[in-house]
Amino acid sequence: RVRATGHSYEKYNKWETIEAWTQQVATENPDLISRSVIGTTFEGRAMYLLKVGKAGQNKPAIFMDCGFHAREWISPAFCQWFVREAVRTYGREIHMTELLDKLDFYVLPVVNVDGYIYTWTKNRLWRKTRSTHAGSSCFGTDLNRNFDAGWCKIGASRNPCDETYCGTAAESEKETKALADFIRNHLSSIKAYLTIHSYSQMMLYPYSYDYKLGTNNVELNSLAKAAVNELATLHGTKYTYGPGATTIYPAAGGSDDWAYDQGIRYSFTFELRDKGKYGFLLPESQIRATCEETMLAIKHVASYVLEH
Ligand code: ING
Ligand code: ZN
Repeated sequence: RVRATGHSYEKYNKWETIEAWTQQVATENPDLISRSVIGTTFEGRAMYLLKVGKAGQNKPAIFMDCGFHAREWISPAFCQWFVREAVRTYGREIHMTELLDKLDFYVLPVVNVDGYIYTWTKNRLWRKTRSTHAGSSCFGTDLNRNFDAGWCKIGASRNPCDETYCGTAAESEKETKALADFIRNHLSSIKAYLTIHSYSQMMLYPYSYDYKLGTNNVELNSLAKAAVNELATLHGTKYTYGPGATTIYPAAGGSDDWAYDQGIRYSFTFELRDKGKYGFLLPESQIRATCEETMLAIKHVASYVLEH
């Protein structure tokens, strides 16, 4: 079987390799995967979206994105792993087969493509996009501060030179606009929003822009508890969970809070391994274990969403 040049699920892949992989995995699995482009980045690159699921009428969907923040390399690695597991286990494992028969997963493997490339070529620890700003020589906007959810009111900066720069307005960035437009246009089918970051081993739910809680916060708390318990069964990896503002830090403009306020009642941010030993520089030797344990949590959430 021919593989996208140099691609490996147990290595971090550069953008050109991931881009070729999106094409290849869709072409090789036409009954399960279709690829589309939801927009282009600041530097003009395509933002690919994979729709993963068996064809069917009026299916509910789960949206999952990876690679908001350029340096969090384990995140795109997980989206690739998820798609591979979907096609590898469909028809062979009852849990995944049922999920893909009844649900569609929209998987956006890298949101911040320009930033991701920058971490491969210039600065491994870059976080933001690579957009320019009038009157400043600094680059980049923090996409997870650029959504219309208490925009820039807390835990975000109006200074383009800062790591948490919120942009000139909510959805000022092309990447934010493309993602938000897609979700707005598919709100009737999208039942859950999952966004994959690293690091700190946490499963967060709304809100981060305020200390208030969502109407189904008790349900989100017990779902998060069950999902992280499931995750821990594989290698004993411990996750904490709770509302973003009190579990990690208050921060406005995040995509999970925005999706939740659009009416998507199951909205989570995952912070994958580790807890700081390697931080953003998680070794490739941990990709397999990290992705395998994370699959358990994601599949748990998907099954729950299917039943509710
Ligand atoms: N953490 C997230 C960040 O954007 C977060 C935490 C989650 C903030 C949800 C706001 C909303 O800062 C990482 N590691 O990026
Ligand atoms: Zn992040």
